[in-house]
Amino acid sequence: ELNFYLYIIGTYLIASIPFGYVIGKLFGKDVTKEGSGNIGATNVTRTIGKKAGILVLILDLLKGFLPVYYAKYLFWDTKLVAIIAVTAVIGHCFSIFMKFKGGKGVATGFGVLIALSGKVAFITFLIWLGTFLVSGYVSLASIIASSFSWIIIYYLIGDLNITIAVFISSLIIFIKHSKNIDRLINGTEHRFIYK
Ligand code: NKO
Repeated sequence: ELNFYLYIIGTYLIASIPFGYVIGKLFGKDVTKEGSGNIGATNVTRTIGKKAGILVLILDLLKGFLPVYYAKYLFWDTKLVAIIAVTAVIGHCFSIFMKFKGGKGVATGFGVLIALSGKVAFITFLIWLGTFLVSGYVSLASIIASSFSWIIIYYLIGDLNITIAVFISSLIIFIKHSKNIDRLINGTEHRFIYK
């Protein structure tokens, strides 16, 4: 239906808004040229500060949460909700406003997960937090938590469409962290908690 296609396009465009880049520019910095070069909350915190980072985290999270939250009310079919979920992550990671580059999908994926299931999002967050506190690496926490997220949603919700959407999202997050993975293996990844 036309309405659904418009909803997909709207979701993609909203998720494409590079809040990290925009807020960085408001502080007079190009975050794509500093730190890890990523537009995510981690690199904004790293290169600008905690307040700016938290603002980016909230805005990037909402880009995932809002489209999926409303899609659940508008569309009865979980296949349609699943398509919107993946579209939000794709919009953030392959932004039309960033020459189809973009972020790594963690905050936006987390927003999607909160809208899909608060319980699953909470458990995934605990895995993220545990990995972060033990290792000191945000990237490793993001990779591990997202890798478990689709398994957790499969066991707790059981819907195949939703599981596939979260699996695809976690795959995108994994691929987007390939440089972080290289650095983790080399031992050159930046720690957030110094050990
Ligand atoms: O600059 O390459 P960098 O070191 O910045 O950044 C690596 C980092 C990129 O991601 C971010 C966003 C940080 C958000 C932190 C809170 C996330 C809490 C829970 C995450 C769960 C993810 C589940 C996604 C399921 C699809 O990694």
